[in-house]
Amino acid sequence: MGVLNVTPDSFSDGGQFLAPQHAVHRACEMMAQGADLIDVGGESTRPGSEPVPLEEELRRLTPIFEALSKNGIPFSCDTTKPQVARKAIEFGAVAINDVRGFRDSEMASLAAQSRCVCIVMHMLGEPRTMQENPVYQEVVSDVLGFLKTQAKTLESLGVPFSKIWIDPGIGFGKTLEHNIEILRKIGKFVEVGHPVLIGVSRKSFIGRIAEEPEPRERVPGSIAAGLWCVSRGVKVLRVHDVRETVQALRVWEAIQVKV
Ligand code: HH2
Repeated sequence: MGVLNVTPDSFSDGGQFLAPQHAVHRACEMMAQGADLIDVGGESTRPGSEPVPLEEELRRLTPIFEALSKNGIPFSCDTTKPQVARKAIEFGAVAINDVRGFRDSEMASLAAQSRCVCIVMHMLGEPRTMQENPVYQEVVSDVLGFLKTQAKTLESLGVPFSKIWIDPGIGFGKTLEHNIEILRKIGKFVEVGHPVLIGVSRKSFIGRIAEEPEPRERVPGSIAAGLWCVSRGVKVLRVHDVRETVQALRVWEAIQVKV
């Protein structure tokens, strides 16, 4: 899954793809590089970010949905607002990516009626304050519990099991130790049976480990974490650097098949 942030303030690619022609060019480029799906977002959820009003999110995203749809590019929409999800669905989105995990009942029933894939992510708190001392009883079981509950709700609304993808939400209300614990035990999320999606790309925990303050310089660390996850059964990597990630995956896969 290639990331396309149509925002002025995303933590690693903010401001680059605000103009529809730049956004669509980037989407085509990522597809040519081997992405299967483009995740389009109009609101940054980086730590400390402020919410974007509905009208502004729609203004940013509607021309992009239209252009992706015209060009036959499969896309998901990264939003927490049912009105934005509805617009994405009208333009043929294949998935709704909700970092609030479909806690909003309107969002859940809309997604269920749409027959889209539902990407259920875990976040503790709100983006503005989520990194201020996040506390869990036990991070892996707490996050798993939330994801299972939300997945059951979506199933009860009629979403098929395989169309519910779960995501522990790396960096969303989690310390470095929480992120590492989740990644170390990512197999427990895979055991639940839903496809697992993970977003580690360029995130600050990689910067902390590798002592690399510049998000764009975190590609090697992002690939290392991504390959670890895939080796444990994760099905979807949400990445900014599609070309580099696809090359790493191809080599990794070629070796898997031959041994
Ligand atoms: N991470 C980000 C945004 N959306 N969605 C899912 N399902 N999983 C993630 O890990 C995830 C996500 C944050 O990354 P990015 O979109 O690059 O930054 P920003 O929120 O600043 O736009």
